[in-house]
Amino acid sequence: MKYLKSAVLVPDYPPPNRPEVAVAGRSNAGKSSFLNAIAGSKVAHVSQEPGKTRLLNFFEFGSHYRFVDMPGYGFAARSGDEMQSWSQMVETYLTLRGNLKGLVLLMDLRREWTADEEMLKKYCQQSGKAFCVALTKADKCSTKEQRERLKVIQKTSQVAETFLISSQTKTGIKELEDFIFNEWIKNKETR
Ligand SMILES: Nc1nc2c(ncn2[C@@H]2O[C@H](COP(=O)(O)OP(=O)(O)OP(=O)(O)O)[C@@H](O)[C@H]2O)c(=O)[nH]1
Ligand SMILES: [Mg+2]
Repeated sequence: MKYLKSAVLVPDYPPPNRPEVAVAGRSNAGKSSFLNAIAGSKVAHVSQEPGKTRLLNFFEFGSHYRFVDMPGYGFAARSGDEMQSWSQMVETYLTLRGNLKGLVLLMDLRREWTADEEMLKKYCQQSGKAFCVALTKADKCSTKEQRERLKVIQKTSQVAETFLISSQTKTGIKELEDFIFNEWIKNKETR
């Protein structure tokens, strides 16, 4: 995995010559840690202070596709103007990017599905993008609790494609990576 560039506006995106997979979620959900776990090295910045990443960060993942680390949301200290620019940037990217294949929505398994997650799911449905949910920080709960959380989130989100992962122990990382490649990338043309 190699960092490519960061962008806010459409003209600054890299050329759409590779399929892309977006990684989104609330601030502190574990997006950057997930990318580092997949990469096997520190390519994405893991924040000390939540909500600092405000750009779309593009990473080249092998020669097949890219990951896009999206800025986290739900950080209380943000102003109305900042929220506005965040949702505009995210909506623009999710609805206009033709080479975007799908979005992995990360959430801490101890949190609940909220209107923010629902909004991202809707953007993907409306623009025909694939969508899955990955419950992060599985290592924080017992196996029994993990299974319970998975069921609760599947039910409230109405998303069947739901994974349990831990970037710390690497649990579920390979399975999610295989799912993304096999279901969203392999044998799919870049539109
Ligand atoms: N125990 C545990 N901690 C994790 C895991 N993944 C991430 N964390 C911790 O959660 C915090 C947030 O992780 P990040 O990867 O920076 O989260 P992010 O979603 O990129 O956050 P923003 O960039 O602010 O939106 C860090 O302190 C991580 O070390 C995990 O699988 N297990
Ligand atoms: Mg981050």
